[in-house]
Amino acid sequence: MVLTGSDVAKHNDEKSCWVIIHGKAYDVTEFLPEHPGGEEIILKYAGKDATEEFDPIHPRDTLDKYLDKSLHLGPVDMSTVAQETKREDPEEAERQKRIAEMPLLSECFNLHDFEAIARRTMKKAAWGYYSSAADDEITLRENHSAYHRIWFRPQILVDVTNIDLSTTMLGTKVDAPFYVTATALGKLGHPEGEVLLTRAAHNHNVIQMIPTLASCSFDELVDARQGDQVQWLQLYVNKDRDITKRIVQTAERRGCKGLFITVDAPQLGRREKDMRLKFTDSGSNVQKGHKTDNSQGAARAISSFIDPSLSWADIPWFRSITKMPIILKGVQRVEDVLRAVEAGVQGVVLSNHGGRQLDFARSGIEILAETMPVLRQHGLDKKIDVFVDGGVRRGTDIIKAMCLGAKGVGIGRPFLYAMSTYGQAGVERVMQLLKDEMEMNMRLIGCAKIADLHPGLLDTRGLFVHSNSTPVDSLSQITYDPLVVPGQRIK
Ligand code: FMN
Repeated sequence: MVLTGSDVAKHNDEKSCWVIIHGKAYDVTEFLPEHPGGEEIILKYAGKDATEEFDPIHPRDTLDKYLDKSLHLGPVDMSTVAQETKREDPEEAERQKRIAEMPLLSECFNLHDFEAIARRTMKKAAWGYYSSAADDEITLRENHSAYHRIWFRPQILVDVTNIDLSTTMLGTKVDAPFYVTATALGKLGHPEGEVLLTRAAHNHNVIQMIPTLASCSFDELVDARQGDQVQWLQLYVNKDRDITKRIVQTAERRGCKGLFITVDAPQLGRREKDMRLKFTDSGSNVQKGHKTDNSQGAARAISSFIDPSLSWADIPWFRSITKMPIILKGVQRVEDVLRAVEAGVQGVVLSNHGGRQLDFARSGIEILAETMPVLRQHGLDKKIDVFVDGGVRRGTDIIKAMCLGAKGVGIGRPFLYAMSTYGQAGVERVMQLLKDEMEMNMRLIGCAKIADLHPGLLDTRGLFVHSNSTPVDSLSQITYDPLVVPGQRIK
């Protein structure tokens, strides 16, 4: 039986709540209290078409997986569904004007350019989620500015006619020492979502880490793989270990070559910009008294399943359920790197989650500089692969990390900003710019290949000096959007 718009419209409150998604009706009444994003956001669409709001946050297979089949009510004749008459939104009109004025892709010369354009052209909620970081965003800034405290000691008179950027990560040969790290909710920035990153990664022969919380389904991202392209899986560990086991074993069966367990997020950090912008955009009204979590932004809404009890004691279990190499993502001190070696994992990512978790966490590059000498001293530097992420925006940043001994460097936001503004072509341009910057700067420091890079090429004496009063000299340092108080206009 085909339902009509008015059949669905009758079920428009918490007593009976139906929604339409992609032309089909679902009874979500019983699911309301369990919705990780709070019930208020669903009730806003009770009796209506919720597709537009649903899509960026939920992979296509979500309803099949989590809503009992008896609650799938069947197709709706969409010609009978009342179209929401959208209010004229001056802010949206302004945004469209800015999109029309976007520079040509070829006019973007570096990664900061994409960030500047994204800031002016992305939807507010999407910009809020991507760009935000914890508390005062001190760590967000530090991630990038730490690279500014490392200087080069170039060597001269080396034959640098041919530069080879290729290297190996967890046994995979790649064309350049960076990878696309896991970032959730790709469809907030672009309707096609993370498959664009998959395709771009293929064309540049670099690895993509698939996020647990991708907007595209895991299968879509694996199906988008071409040839012998390699992907890794980022894992948020679910309180229900059967679910975790299923995710891990599916990933292994479907060919993922590394399991990156996120260990820096027992609770998702407080990202005020995300909270503020989400609040405005969803039009939610917490004062109405419904139990809801969505006032806390996209981040909190999607993360309530993460298990805060995850501990070192769980590592043997992970080793027992998979043969994929296990890498701990979010390690922040050398003591824990040594413990990771002891626990028998194959790698660590020195990372603070792009400054989105603990504010005043140190930068990954500083932890790398602290870690590698200790690993060498203990003869462990070949025993474990050390990756680093956070704040990497220039080819020189990557070279610095490789000099210090990283196996590879993860990059998050720049790919999201490029995807949100110019789609796959934008992401590929970012990859090409990084390769071009690396090639030129490898030549200028006198190294023809990645294996030639070594700590002696760097002066890191200033790296460990922490100061917050960094001069405002790059876009990465002006991303914090403060509260707009009455009478003040947003610049
Ligand atoms: N890390 C995870 O382990 N899981 C995630 O789901 C996840 N989602 C993210 C979403 C966004 C929008 C951003 C910016 C980061 C996310 N991260 C996540 C952290 C990244 O994997 C990575 O550590 C960080 O982005 C690196 O910093 P960068 O953005 O400065 O390159």
